[in-house]
Amino acid sequence: GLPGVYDVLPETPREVPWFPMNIRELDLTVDTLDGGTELINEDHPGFNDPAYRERRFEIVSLAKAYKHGEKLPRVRYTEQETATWQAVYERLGSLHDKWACREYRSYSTSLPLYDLCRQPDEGEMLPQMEKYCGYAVNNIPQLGDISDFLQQRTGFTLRPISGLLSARDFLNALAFRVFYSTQYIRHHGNPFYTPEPDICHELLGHVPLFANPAFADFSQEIGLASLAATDEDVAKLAAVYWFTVEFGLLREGEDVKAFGAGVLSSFGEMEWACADVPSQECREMGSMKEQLKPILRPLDPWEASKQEYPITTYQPVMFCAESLEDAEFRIAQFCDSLTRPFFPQYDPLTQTIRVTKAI
Ligand code: NLE
Ligand code: FE2
Repeated sequence: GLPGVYDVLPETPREVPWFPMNIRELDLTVDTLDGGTELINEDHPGFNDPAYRERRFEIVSLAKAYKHGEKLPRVRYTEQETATWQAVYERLGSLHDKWACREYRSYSTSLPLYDLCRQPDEGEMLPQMEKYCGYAVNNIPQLGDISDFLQQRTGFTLRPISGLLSARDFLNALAFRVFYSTQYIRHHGNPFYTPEPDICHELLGHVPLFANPAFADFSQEIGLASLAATDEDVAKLAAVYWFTVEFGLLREGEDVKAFGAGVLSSFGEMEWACADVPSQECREMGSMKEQLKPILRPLDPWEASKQEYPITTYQPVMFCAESLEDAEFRIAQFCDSLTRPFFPQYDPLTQTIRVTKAI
């Protein structure tokens, strides 16, 4: 139980789906869709590797035991795991220079008001991650160090998770500016594309963007819209999230740049999405034999919310926004259009959700 938490909360209206109202209640949503291991099906390169499965079980157990407020578990990664990280890190580095969107590559700390005596600071993102979070070719960074860094930049924190969560639980946590991160690493047999989230995907796909204040607000807004939403609306929000935060693209002048973490963390899918002519090798790696390139559509959240998507191959259809602001604006409109019984707001002082009845 969570003594002392429930008694201070306003009563949750009965007619809406349960949702966490206090950050500590995220402890109640740790169950993953697959128990943290089942996604390793026959197609997974780790399927016939008992040592990999056992190691994964070990790392996943840390996440399962984690409770809000504890220090994030530190993992001592093996040489083989570090070699996988290195392969991904090196290969992605050069592709990010070419194809990652501006918001991913650079940072700006002009926003925090607590530091008025300091000059606003801006520059390249990666050197910051190397300086403060332990990013390096030969080191897999620890979630705890990253979480502390993000907390100071945008108020986002990380929480370890054992695998893919339900869309509702995953999105609900964003309302608290909490991002669930896996801690295990993909199988060394195929470092360049994996259908599942893993530490490379979280750290090289998602994390740099969470240091961007506008992106942090945008993520939280999707989270707030998911609280107490109907199952149907959660599915729509999950699709919108998928086609933006996970697999979205942004236009920069003439170019199409990677914005979604799933694109940013897979060198194969980045080429698929951003190259003028994706190579044969790249297409085969993502099970795209017939299709030559993804179909690009301008971002329309209503359309994206209804678009189907595969999760084990490259995306056949992708959405491209004119800019991050353009994506934010459209998605804010979309969130506002969902019918809500009340307006949830996050109070960062008490780390609780406050609800105001809609009139
Ligand atoms: N396909 C991505 C990668 O290989 O990094 C992971 C996607 C997780 C949703
Ligand atoms: Fe992701």
